[in-house]
Parts: sequence; C-alpha cells; structure tokens
Amino acid sequence: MGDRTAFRTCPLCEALCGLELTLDDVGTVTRVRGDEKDPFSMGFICPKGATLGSLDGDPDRLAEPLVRGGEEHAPAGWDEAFETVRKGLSDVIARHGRDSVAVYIGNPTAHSIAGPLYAGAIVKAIGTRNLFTASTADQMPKHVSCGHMFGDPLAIPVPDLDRTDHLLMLGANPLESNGSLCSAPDFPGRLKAIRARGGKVVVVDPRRTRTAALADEHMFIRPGTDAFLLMALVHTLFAEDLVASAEHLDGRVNGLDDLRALAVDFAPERVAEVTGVEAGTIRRTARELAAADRAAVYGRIGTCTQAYGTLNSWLVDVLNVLTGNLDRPGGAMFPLPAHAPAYRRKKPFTTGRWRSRVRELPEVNGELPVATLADELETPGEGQIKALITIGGNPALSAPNAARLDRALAGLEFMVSVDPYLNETTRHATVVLPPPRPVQTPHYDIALVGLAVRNYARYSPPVVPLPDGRPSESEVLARLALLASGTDGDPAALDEMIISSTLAKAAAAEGSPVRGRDPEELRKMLDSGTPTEQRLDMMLRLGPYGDGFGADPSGLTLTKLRTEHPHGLDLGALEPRLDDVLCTTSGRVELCPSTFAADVDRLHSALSDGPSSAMVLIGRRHLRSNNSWLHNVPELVRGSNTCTLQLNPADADRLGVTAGDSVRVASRTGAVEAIAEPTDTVMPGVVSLPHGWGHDRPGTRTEVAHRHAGVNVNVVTDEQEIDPLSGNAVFNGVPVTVEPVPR
Ligand SMILES: Nc1nc2c(c(=O)[nH]1)N[C@H]1C(S)=C(S)[C@@H](COP(=O)(O)OP(=O)(O)OC[C@H]3O[C@@H](n4cnc5c(=O)[nH]c(N)nc54)[C@H](O)[C@@H]3O)O[C@H]1N2
Ligand SMILES: Nc1nc2c(c(=O)[nH]1)N[C@H]1C(S)=C(S)[C@@H](COP(=O)(O)OP(=O)(O)OC[C@H]3O[C@@H](n4cnc5c(=O)[nH]c(N)nc54)[C@H](O)[C@@H]3O)O[C@H]1N2
Ligand code: SF4
Ligand SMILES: [Mo]
Repeated sequence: MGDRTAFRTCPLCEALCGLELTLDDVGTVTRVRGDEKDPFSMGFICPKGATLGSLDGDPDRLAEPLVRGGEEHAPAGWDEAFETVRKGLSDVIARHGRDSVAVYIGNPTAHSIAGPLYAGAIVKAIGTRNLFTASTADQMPKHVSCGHMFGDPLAIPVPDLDRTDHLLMLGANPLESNGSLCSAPDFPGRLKAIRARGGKVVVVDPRRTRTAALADEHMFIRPGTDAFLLMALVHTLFAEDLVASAEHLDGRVNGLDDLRALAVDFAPERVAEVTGVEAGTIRRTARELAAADRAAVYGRIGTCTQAYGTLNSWLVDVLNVLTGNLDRPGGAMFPLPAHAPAYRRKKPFTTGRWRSRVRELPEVNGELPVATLADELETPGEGQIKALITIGGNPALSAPNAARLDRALAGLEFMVSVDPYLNETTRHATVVLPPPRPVQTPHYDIALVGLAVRNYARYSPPVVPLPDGRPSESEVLARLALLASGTDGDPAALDEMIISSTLAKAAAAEGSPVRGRDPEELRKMLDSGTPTEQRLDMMLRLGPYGDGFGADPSGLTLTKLRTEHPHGLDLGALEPRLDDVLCTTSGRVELCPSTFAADVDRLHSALSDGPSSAMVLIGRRHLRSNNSWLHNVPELVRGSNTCTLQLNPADADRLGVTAGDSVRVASRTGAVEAIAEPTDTVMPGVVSLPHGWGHDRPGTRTEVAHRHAGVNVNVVTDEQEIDPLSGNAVFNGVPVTVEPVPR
C-alpha cells in the first residue's frame, strides 16, 4: 500500500488548525504538516500539532481498559471493564444516593466531538448535582459576565482580529497559547497583520511575554488588579466624555447611568499605586481606545483566574460597549456556528439554582466550583461524594490545592476515568476506559467554532479505522450514560433517543426550518454514518447554514461538509447579530447588572487597604506544552519548556538567589521547590511557575513525563480563594513567600 495522506483538524488547542498527515501502510503517522488548503488556518501549524504523530503513537497510551485489583492496575477486556463500572456505580447509588456520584469533566472534553455530545447525558443519567469541570479553573467568569450582560452564558463576543485597528489585550499570551475564547489559527500572524495595516496592539501583563514583545505597547500590571485598571478606563471614558454614541447600540443598552455612578470613585490617580500602571498611561489608553476607528478589548486566563474574574470579564465587554465596538466589524463580535440552531429559545440566565453542600457555593451553568471538590469528597455526612467519573481531566494536578484533592481522591469508594493515560488523577481510578488514538477519532469542534474569528466548519472523519470490538469515545461515553441510568445495551440506543426527541422538538418549534414536518421522515434522511455522525448531520441541517432537511437544497449537510469540503468550509467574516443573541429579560444589553455592581464593593475595600507588599505568584504557558498532558511527548519536553520559577533579578538579588539555585515557594496550602530563573520579563514582586507539572507520583504510567517531572504549582494555590460570583479558582496573584533552599 505505501504512504498515504490524510487531512484533519488538530484536536489539541483552540486554534482549529488543519493538518496534513502522512501515514504508512500500518497506519502510523510518519509526518505532520499544516494543511495549506484549510481556508482558516492556511497551512499554519505549531510544534504541538507537528508532533501529533508522537502523541498518537505514544507507547504509554492505553490501548485497553485497566481495572484495579488492590494497588495495581491490570489490563481488562471491555466487557469486564464495563461490568465493573455497572457494579461500582449501582452499588454506590444504592447505598448513598445519586448525589454521591460526582462527575469531573476536563479540558480535552471540550476539544472532542464525543464530549459535547455525550458527557451531558452521563450527568443527566446519574441525576447528580455534583458536576465539576475545568471551566471553574478557567473561563467561568466569562460565562457569568455574558450570562448577565447578554442573557446567554455562551454568548461570548470575540475580538474581530482580522478587521480591528486597535486591540487591547489583558491576561492573554496567544504566542504561547495560540489563543483562547478566540479561535484563530495563526494568532501571531493575525496580530502582526493588525500592526502591518497601521493598527495598534496593547498588552497588559505582569510579564513581558512574547505576545507583549510583538505588541506596540506593553504595560506591566500588578497581578490580580485588572479590575481597578478597567474601572479607571471606564471612569476616564465618562469623565472625558469619550463614551461613543453608537447608532447600532441605540436603545439596546441598559444601565449606563448606574455604570457612570459606579465608576466615579475610580479615577486613574486612585488606582495607579494598586495596579502599578501610571495614571497618565491609563488616561492615554482610554483615549486611544475611544479614538480608534475599530477597537476590541480582549481578556483571557490572566483576567479570569483571579479574585476579580467576573468583574474583569464584565468590564472588558463594558469597554467594548462604551466605545461603540460591540457587535460591529473590527470590534467584539458574536460568531454564528453551523451546528447551533438559531431558532432555539433560551431561558434568561441565573445562578445558584442549588448550592454546594459544604461551602454552600452557588451552582453556575449547572456545575459547582472545582475549588470545592475536595470539601465534598472529605466532609462526611449525607450527600458526601463516594464515587467519581472523570472524563479527560487531571484535577490531581490542575485544581487549586491539588495535593489535598489528590489525597481525597484516594478515599473514594469507586472511580472511573475515561482517559488515554494512567496519570496523577487516573491512578486513583478503579477502572480506566481509554479513548482511541487521535487518528482513529472523528473530529468536529462543537465547543470551539462558536468562538472563532471567522465562521467556519470542518469535519474530520477517522483516518485509521477502529479494530473490531474497540469502542469509540462516543460509544464509551454513551455506554456510561446507559449504565448510570441503570440500563445497558447498545450505546446507539442513546443516540436514537436524542435524535428522535430533537427532531420532534424541531418539528414543533417556531422558526424552525422543519416546522410541521414528520420527525420519522426527517430521521430517514439522516447521514448513513455512525450515530455520532448522524447527530452531527442533524445539528448541521437544523443550523443556520443547514439544508433544513431539503428545505434549502443548497444548504449544509454533513455529507456535503465531508465530501465537498474535506479541508474545511469558510462561512465568512463575522456579522452583527446582537438581536439574535440577546435574551436578557429586558431584551437589552445589561451594562450594569446589580450583582456585579454589588461586587464592586470589594474593589472599594481593597483600595482603602492600599497595595500589598507580598510576593505574588502567577502562572505561565509554554508553546510546547498543553496543561498537564503533553509532557510525555519527548520532542515537547526539550529545551526551554521547563518548570522553573521565574522572578525579577532585583528580587533574586534581594533573596540571594542566582540562576539555577533551588528556591522554596510556600503559601497557606503548601510548598514546592523549583529552580530559579531570574528574568526581567517578570515584574518585581511577582514570581511565575507554569502549571501541569509534578509527574513524580507513584502508580502512573507516563515514562517520559516522569523523567521530566517538574513540580505542581497547584500545591501552592489555595482552594479557599475564589472569584465569588463564578466560583472560579484563583491561580494568579497568589500570595507566597520565596526563599533560597540551603545548598
Ligand atoms: N501551549 C499551550 N497552549 C495552550 C495551553 C497550554 O497549556 N499550553 N492551555 C490551553 C488552555 S486550557 C487555555 S485556557 C488557554 C489560555 O490561553 P491564554 O489566556 O492566552 O494563556 P496564558 O498563556 O497562560 O496567558 C495568560 C497571561 O496572563 C498573564 N497574567 C497572569 N496574571 C495576570 C493578571 O493578574 N493580570 C493580567 N493582565 N495578566 C495576568 C500571564 O503572565 C500570562 O502571560 O491556552 C490554551 N492553549
Ligand atoms: N495553576 C494553574 N492551574 C491551572 C491553570 C493555570 O493557568 N494555572 N489552568 C487551568 C485551565 S485553563 C484548565 S483548562 C485546566 C485543565 O485541567 P484538566 O482538564 O483537569 O487537566 P488537563 O491537564 O487538561 O488534563 C487532560 C486530561 O485529559 C486526558 N485526555 C487527553 N486527550 C483525551 C481524549 O481525547 N479523551 C479523553 N477522554 N481524555 C483525554 C489527558 O490524558 C489528561 O488526563 O487546568 C487549570 N489549572
Ligand atoms: S496551534 Fe493548536 S490547533 Fe494549531 S497545530 Fe498547534 S496545537 Fe494544533
Ligand atoms: Mo483552559
């Protein structure tokens, strides 16, 4: 047979790059290049995508399920593994009730087709209130802010990178991360293009990152103080009469006067000391933002994973509204993904429909903060978590105060993990169910195309077929859902249920392209592929570009996407669509929701306390890393991708530390020792450690990662510190002490 070429989307990060794979006759990936025919990524690739072959062929990747007997995990057949799960779950539910089974859903689940289509069914089938996800270690503040401002927590505006003249970026480092809550392949190239067309890029970050170095201007900011800076920008816009009267937002915004009143106390001079940004710079930044023809403000993980995460996320979009840039080309816009039915009615957003048992933290988006997972595991009493399902997550490394969580996981009665690795988290599992290799997996970025800077769709069928009897990840998750509901059998039964109920609803819904049609007849028209493919086909056909099951023969179907657009389909630049998106009770953008206004009290108290002199810890990402799980790829753990403690040379001198010395970083929760890396890219008073390291735990099977173990920064982060409105973890601005370790 010889070599062959195949094309697919890279599943590793949010950038959605198209890849061109070369495979040999046994299906081993021998080369990976960027897919030049992908209309969105146009050949762009990063080192992670380029080593997808190594990840795919990793000898430590689990090929079959593991079941634990005593201390050791042993390989097991799929039937035996599922039977162990059935017994384990039904036993815990029978003895402790449904809330005693918790689910943790991790980051890769948002990058798979299986996760968005099936994980929810598992949670529903268990009927538990104890759902936790990586979202509360990430972007939950943005969901809360958009939920209150626009009525829909998923209506997240993205900066229109390709048309803006001015980008103000806080707490994001896309040159390493390749972008987040803003899917844009070749983000670096798109930033350079802003400058090349005469625009300006401004970066606010406690580190002079590679992104900052590429920008026109970089401002150091004291970690955790963006909300003060953003408030001062709002203040300046009002004080200097720079609030735009944007025709397209006329009559569509509530709360302008409340906001003006709220911002009165935050003059640039008042926040300069706390933020470390000079008053003059703040004023100039506000003026430039207001003066730019088309500007966008964008905040990411540095602004979310801190004590004022929701206030930051809100104020970012407040600035987009005040400068007239929300929902217009070159500003901050709402993508229109191909798979989301535009006709569906949404309920206005609320939080706190239930609360966590121990700390009484409010539910947000149907889930509870991962920062309180350990409390729920450890605290005895009715409703204590006794069993856990993890899907593509590694909270033993990724959650705040992870060492405590790691200990608590050891106390579970039953745990099942859907994960390709035996790692720091899954070593606690009774059963590990591995998904197939990436090349054996179909791909469509359900969760991410709705955040892309161009409307875009791409379906990647599996490149290598699954061996007989080997379930896909969709089938694994569907089977888990069936088991959790106390039934078992063919996982396709779940898809049938979902398909028939969705089609019945679509046939009855006002504005639906299939209103009044016979669901049975629609069912027969679906793609002839796997149940997962049929569900995707259904979504695309009911979606805004869909064929409406024949109503618009020129419209999109999965078959068309697969056969006519194997390199992806460009659906055009983003278009204004605020009216579609808005579902607040008032039908307007809520610029000053009362819960946010009340939370501004915390800013007032902090301002009167004055700046703190403590050393604070922040995170960082490296291009050749991806959270906790790419450290087993040899090509990616070479060179500068190391787990060092970066600190400013002035701090290093003061502490008597030189490059290569061991330093001890300690907080309320614990301490780690890391190698010091003095660098003036970090501002004084700040230290930085990357996350996702600490691979020295016993009982794992990731040989390369074990040799490049690093330390887990989340031993030092504090699960008691959260952003109160979203419950999100605080990873930035963590007070720490730093001292040299005696040689
Ligand atoms: N290579 C690589 N890519 C990734 C990942 C990875 O681990 N590695 N992870 C993926 C995931 S899960 C996500 S969520 C995205 C995240 O994508 P980004 O948000 O772009 O992530 P970071 O590179 O961590 O950039 C955050 C920046 O915030 C800065 N920062 C820290 N504290 C503060 C603060 O208080 N204020 C301000 N203004 N800035 C602050 C940090 O110094 C850092 O430069 O990346 C994704 N892509
Ligand atoms: N200190 C600090 N902590 C952080 C952050 C930070 O910036 N600083 N960032 C936070 C952020 S933004 C995030 S998103 C979280 C991430 O937190 P998690 O999602 O808990 O952790 P990951 O490291 O992404 O773990 C991914 C897991 O998924 C598995 N996996 C990989 N591919 C697949 C697949 O195809 N299917 C399945 N089922 N499993 C798969 C991997 O083996 C691994 O076990 O970490 C958070 N933690
Ligand atoms: S930027 Fe992200 S999507 Fe693109 S190749 Fe790299 S890891 Fe894959
Ligand atoms: Mo994330």
